[in-house]
Amino acid sequence: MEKVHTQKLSTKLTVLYFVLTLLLSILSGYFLFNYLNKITNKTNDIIDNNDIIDNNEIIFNDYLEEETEESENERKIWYEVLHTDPEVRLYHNFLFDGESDHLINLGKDRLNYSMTFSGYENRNNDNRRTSWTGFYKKEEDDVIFKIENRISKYLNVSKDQMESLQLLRYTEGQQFKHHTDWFDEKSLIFQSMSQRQREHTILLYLNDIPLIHGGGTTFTYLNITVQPIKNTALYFYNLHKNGTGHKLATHSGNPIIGNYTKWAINSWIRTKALPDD
Ligand SMILES: O=C(O)CCC(=O)C(=O)O
Repeated sequence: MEKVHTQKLSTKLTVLYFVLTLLLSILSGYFLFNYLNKITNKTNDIIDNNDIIDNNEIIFNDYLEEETEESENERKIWYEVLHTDPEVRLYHNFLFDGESDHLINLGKDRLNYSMTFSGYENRNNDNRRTSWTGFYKKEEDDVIFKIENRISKYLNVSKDQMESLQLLRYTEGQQFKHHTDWFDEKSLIFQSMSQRQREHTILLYLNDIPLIHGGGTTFTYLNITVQPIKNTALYFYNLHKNGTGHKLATHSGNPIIGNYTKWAINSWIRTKALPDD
């Protein structure tokens, strides 16, 4: 009798042990998920937090399916609308694997410490932008030619409005703190560019960055962070309808956490055609 009782007790204890272990795993999973979310959304100190507008509106699955010029490979480019004013979209399958790998290989030996425009000059010692960058020539090879055409087609812009594609590399701790891609209209840099404002930005992600390694692109005021997925392209519009810079297009490239490398490409499209390179 006592033996049966002891057996029952030990079964109960085993069940209790499993239930407690399960609960503990769920709880630690929850806390780990929240922690990871927090570190990837980490904001920086340039912008006064009082300014931040809470806007959670994200419109998913409002997408367009369209065949690409490589349609024989049955690849479809489609996009999600993440925000409407300013327009923020995430294009899926914008690049082929081979294209992303090619762009990294072609550009990786021409990188320099990144520049920023401080209003009056180029600076390469600005700790707001600690990544490395390099440029391709326009139509440098077949791959670049095709990608420039694709950007022009999908954004409905002329190729002569496009700046040369810029390769970005971030390693551990490197980032680009909150900034806008449009220029202050009073700045010399804007005047020196014959007032050709940066109207559209498209950021091509060349590799996947697991959430645990940070590196997302955050829209400071929109509560949107996009985690890089190889071959996707993040698009956003930088201006208001009247042509002035849109503050809500402020964004950052978040720091890389741990031993990981982020590769991406910037394509900026101006309001008017640029002089030849
Ligand atoms: O790397 C990113 O996610 C953002 C890059 C960026 O904002 C820039 O280079 O202007």
